[in-house]
Amino acid sequence: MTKTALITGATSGIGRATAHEFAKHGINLVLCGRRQERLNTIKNALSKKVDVHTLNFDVRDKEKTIEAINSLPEAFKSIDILINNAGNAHGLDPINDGNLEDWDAMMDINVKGLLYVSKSIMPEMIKRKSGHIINIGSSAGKEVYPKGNVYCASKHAVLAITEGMRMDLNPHGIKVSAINPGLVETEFSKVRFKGDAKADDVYKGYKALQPEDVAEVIYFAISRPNHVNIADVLMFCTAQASSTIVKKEV
Ligand code: NDP
Ligand code: 8X3
Repeated sequence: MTKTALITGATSGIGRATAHEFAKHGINLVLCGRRQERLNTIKNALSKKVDVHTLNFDVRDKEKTIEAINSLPEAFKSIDILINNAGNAHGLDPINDGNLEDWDAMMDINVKGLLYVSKSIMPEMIKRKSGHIINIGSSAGKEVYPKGNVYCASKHAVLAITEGMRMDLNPHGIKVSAINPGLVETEFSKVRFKGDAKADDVYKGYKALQPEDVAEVIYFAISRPNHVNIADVLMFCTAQASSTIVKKEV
């Protein structure tokens, strides 16, 4: 039977690559993000392969998030796969110099946004006694690095929530997984550095993971047989050994 996936943060990077990967495999899509023009472009491209619906909302807005998901047309209401991907780092500062708005953004989007979206989707999955929730964590959820403080905290929270979800949704037959990449070349650093040119340096001198690499692993996780759950994946590019060790050509 054809499955439906809802992907948050589908307008860029890992979320957009996952939308393309899923469409290749015939999975119908609900694509979410704030940039409607981009959602339209992706919808136009992927509608040739699968059914696509777009939802425009900011995951920080609890009411709008719930309203948007409740507004799904009948054909898209049964979400089999939820990819909680929307998120970013905002800033890279010692904690004593941290910007309060950056802190709010990271906790509100990466942690609370993920909760609001999940809260809207879980009841249907529970009713149907099936479903798969994939949370996009990070290597930053497994180790803290200097100046990563609040971003790392938000991703540690994502991993704690993932484990909690796996326990609490276990009686309902729902799979819960975390996919945790290291450095991936997306718009992530542009957002983190607010458009500053230093974002360009982050991926220089080595081959970072590409969003498509992560999308393939996400597809692998959601395409296992019913009895198999890929609970937690940590993936790096070959040049990266940890958050602070990256072999770069000079
Ligand atoms: P991008 O900046 O390329 O994509 C981020 C996506 O999140 C966009 O589609 C954006 O959509 C969406 N988003 C951001 N804020 C909001 C919001 N308030 N409401 C709704 N959607 C929002 O980054 P990545 O693809 O790299 O990041 C995706 C996920 O992967 C994040 O959770 C990130 O933490 C994680 N990650 C990234 C790594 C990396 O090195 N790039 C490594 C490990 C994890 P729009 O602006 O249209 O709303
Ligand atoms: C993104 C990877 O190392 O910039 O989660 O935190 S990192």
